[in-house]
Amino acid sequence: MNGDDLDRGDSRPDTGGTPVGRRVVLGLIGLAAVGVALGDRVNAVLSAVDRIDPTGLSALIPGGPRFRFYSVAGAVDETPTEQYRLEVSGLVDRPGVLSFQDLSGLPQTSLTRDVQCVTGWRVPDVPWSGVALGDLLTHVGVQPGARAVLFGSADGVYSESLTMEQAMRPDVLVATSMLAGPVIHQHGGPVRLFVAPMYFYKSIKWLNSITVTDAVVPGYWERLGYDVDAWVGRSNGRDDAPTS
Ligand SMILES: Nc1nc2c(c(=O)[nH]1)N[C@H]1C(S)=C(S)[C@@H](COP(=O)(O)O)O[C@H]1N2
Ligand SMILES: [Mo]
Repeated sequence: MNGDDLDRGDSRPDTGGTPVGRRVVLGLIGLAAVGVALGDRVNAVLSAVDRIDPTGLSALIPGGPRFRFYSVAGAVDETPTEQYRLEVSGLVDRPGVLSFQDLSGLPQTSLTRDVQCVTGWRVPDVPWSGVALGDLLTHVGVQPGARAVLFGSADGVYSESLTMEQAMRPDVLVATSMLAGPVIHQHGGPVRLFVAPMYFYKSIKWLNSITVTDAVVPGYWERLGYDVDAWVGRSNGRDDAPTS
């Protein structure tokens, strides 16, 4: 296992020795095991797997800024845009299934923000667009008693969640475009979440379900010790100023 990211990233919280840091370290141990187990499979799919790091297998995604590829599930089947479906359910007035075209018909929001992974790498000034999650939730009608939103992925493994207050922020997108083009498969397309003010693990790839719930359900990494409220610079043992 290559320890580069561990050394400059997350394994030691900047503040040193906090309870959060300990939980993160425990998470890392589980993570490394997952990475090793999936390594061969992912190697078969990616030409450039170059390391395993605390939040999963990682390789540089070719052709653009220095994003790293993450998938805790290894290879994920590609969904053609015309076959894309987003299931919206739970505490909403109008549950249903939205196609990519349905998303394109809703009000569109664009923003440019840094992407910041909790392990330390960062890509500045990434343009995103899509439907503000709050606009989508308003479109389907949030019922009284709704307190949180749970997200599922077509990989069948990853999950994420936000409080309703976080979900209604204007800088949280159901993203249909990234880097001025479609969200490519490796980045979780055709549709992924982008939670601009939080570490990139909140931005679930291959988004295929949104469930409005009465309480937050901790996501994949959060069950392994990462913070549920993942504010950049103010979570996971960090107390530096937000970067964007
Ligand atoms: N479905 C899914 N979403 C995911 C992940 C994942 O493994 N599976 N990894 C998260 C993490 S830790 C990061 S840093 C980003 C990476 O996105 P990228 O592969 O487009 O760079 O996706 C986030 N969303
Ligand atoms: Mo990450």
